[in-house]
Amino acid sequence: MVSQTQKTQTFLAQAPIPFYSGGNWVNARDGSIMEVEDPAEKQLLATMAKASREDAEQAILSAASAAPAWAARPAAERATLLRKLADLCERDAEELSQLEALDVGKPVENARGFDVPFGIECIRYFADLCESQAFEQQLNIDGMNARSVRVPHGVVGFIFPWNFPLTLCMWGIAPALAAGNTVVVKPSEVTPLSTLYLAKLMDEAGFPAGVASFLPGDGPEVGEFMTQHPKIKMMSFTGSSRVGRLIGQACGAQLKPVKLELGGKGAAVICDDADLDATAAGLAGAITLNTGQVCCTATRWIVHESVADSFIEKVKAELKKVAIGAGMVEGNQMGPVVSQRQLSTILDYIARGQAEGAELLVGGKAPDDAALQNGYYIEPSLLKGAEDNICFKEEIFGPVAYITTYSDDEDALRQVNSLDYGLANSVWTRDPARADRIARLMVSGNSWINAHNVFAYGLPYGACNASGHGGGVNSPETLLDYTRNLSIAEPLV
Ligand code: TXE
Repeated sequence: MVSQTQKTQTFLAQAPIPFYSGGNWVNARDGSIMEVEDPAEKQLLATMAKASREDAEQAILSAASAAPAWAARPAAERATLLRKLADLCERDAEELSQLEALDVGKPVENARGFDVPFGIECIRYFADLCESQAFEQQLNIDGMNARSVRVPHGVVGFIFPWNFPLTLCMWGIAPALAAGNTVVVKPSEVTPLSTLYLAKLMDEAGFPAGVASFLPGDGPEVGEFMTQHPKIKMMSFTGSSRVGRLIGQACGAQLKPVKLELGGKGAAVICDDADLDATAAGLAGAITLNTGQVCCTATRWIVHESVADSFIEKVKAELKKVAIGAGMVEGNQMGPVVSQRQLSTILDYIARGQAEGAELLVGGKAPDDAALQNGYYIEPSLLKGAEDNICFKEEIFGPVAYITTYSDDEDALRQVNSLDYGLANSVWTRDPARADRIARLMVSGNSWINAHNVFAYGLPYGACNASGHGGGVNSPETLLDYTRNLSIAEPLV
C-alpha cells in the first residue's frame, strides 16, 4: 500500500475542505458540505464545502471583474504563470496522483504515468502556444488598413466529469487561460479533490484573484446556473451526451458558444489477418484502463467470423490476468468503479444484455477475492451476441466489452457506423491499405490503427454526432476555440 504523503494527509484532513472562489478559500455561504467517498473501501475520504448558486454568483462576478485585466496581460506573462503552475504540479505530482487514485479509484501508477504528467505537459504546451500564437493578423485588403484580432470571450465556464477529473480540467482551462479568458470550474461532485488541489497550486503560483474559481457543487444546481449566467460568455462541457444536450440547448437559446466533449461507444474492428495475440492484449488493456470509465475506449469488438473463436479464447485469458485491487496498492492494474451508482448501472446493463440473449463469456460479477469485498469492484466482463442488444448500443462506462462478428469489411463498417456516437474507433489488421481505408470510413473523431486510446500533443482529438464537437487536448485550434474574432479596419482615403 502506498503511504499518503504528509501533504496529501494535510489536504484531506481539512474539515471541510474549502473551495477557491475569487482568490479566496471559502466555505459555502449556506454552510453546505459534501462527503467524498473512497470507492476502494466505501469509506469517507474527505468532506468538502459544497457550493450553491449564491456561491457561483460570487465566483462569476469576480471572474467577470478580473477578465479585462487578464485579457490585457501580455501573453508572455500569462505563459509565465502557466509555466509556474506546471512546475508546482510537477513538485506535487505525487499528491495529485494519490488524490486521483483515492478519489476516482484508479491505480496510482496510472495517475503517475499518464493523468498527471500528460496534464502538466498540456499546461506547458499551451503556455508555449500562447507565446507563439499570432493573435493578430494584418490583412492585405486594397484600400484599407485591416487587422483580424483573436480576442478572449471573457469568462468561460467549465463543467467536468468524474473519470479523469484532473487531466480533463487541465486540458480545458490551460487553453482558455492561455487565450486570455478567466475561468469558473465545476468539477464533478463525485471526484472534486484533485481539482481543488490544483486550485491550491494556482493560488500558490500567483494567478490574480478572480482569474480562476473552483466550485464543487451539484450539476443540476450549480452547473445549470453557470450555463444560464449572462456573464459567462462561453461554456465548455465534458461529460455524458445526455447532459451535453441539455447544456447545448441552453447555450443555443442564449446564442452562447459551447464546446461539448461527450460520450462514446467505440468500436474495434478485428480483421481476419490481425495479430490476434497483440490485439487481445491491446483491447484487454483498453477495456480495463480506468476500469473502463473512458469515453473513447473500445467497448464494441467487431470480429471477423473466421477468427472469432480464436480471438475470444485469447482475450478471455488476457482479461483473467488483470490484477484487480485498490488504486493505492502498486501493481494493481484495475481499481474499483467510482461509485455504487456506477457499479449498479454496469451490473444492470450486463443483466439486461443477457436477458436480451447475449452470452456472458467472462466476468459479469464482483471478484471472489475476499480482500475486494469492501469496494465497488467488478471483474472485466465480456459478452457476445447480436447488434440489437442494449450492450452493443448504449454506453455502459465500465470494463464491459461486447462482441459481434462480421463477414466482410462493408458489414463491419456498417456495424461500426450504426450508432449515433462518433468519438473513437480502431481497426486491427496487418494490411496497411486495408487499415487506412477502414480508418477513413469509420465515422468518428479519431481512428486508431492496431492500438486504442492514443493521445499525443499536436494530434487533435475530434468528435462528431452524439459525441459532441471534440477538438480537445492539444492543438492550436483548441487555443483559438477559446477566442472570438475582432476585425479592425480603416479605409485609406
Ligand atoms: O457525466 P455527467 P459523468 C463522458 C462519458 C460518460 C460521462 C461520465 O462518456 O458519458 O462523461 O461522467 C454535471 N446541468 N465523458 O457521469 O452525468 C455533473 O455535476 C449542468 C466524455 O460525470 O454528464 C458533472 O460535473 N451540469 C469525455 C458533469 O455534468 C450538469 C471524457 C458530468 O456529469 C447537469 C470523459 C446539468 N443538468 C467522460 N447534470 C470525452 N468525450 O472526452 C450533471 N451535470
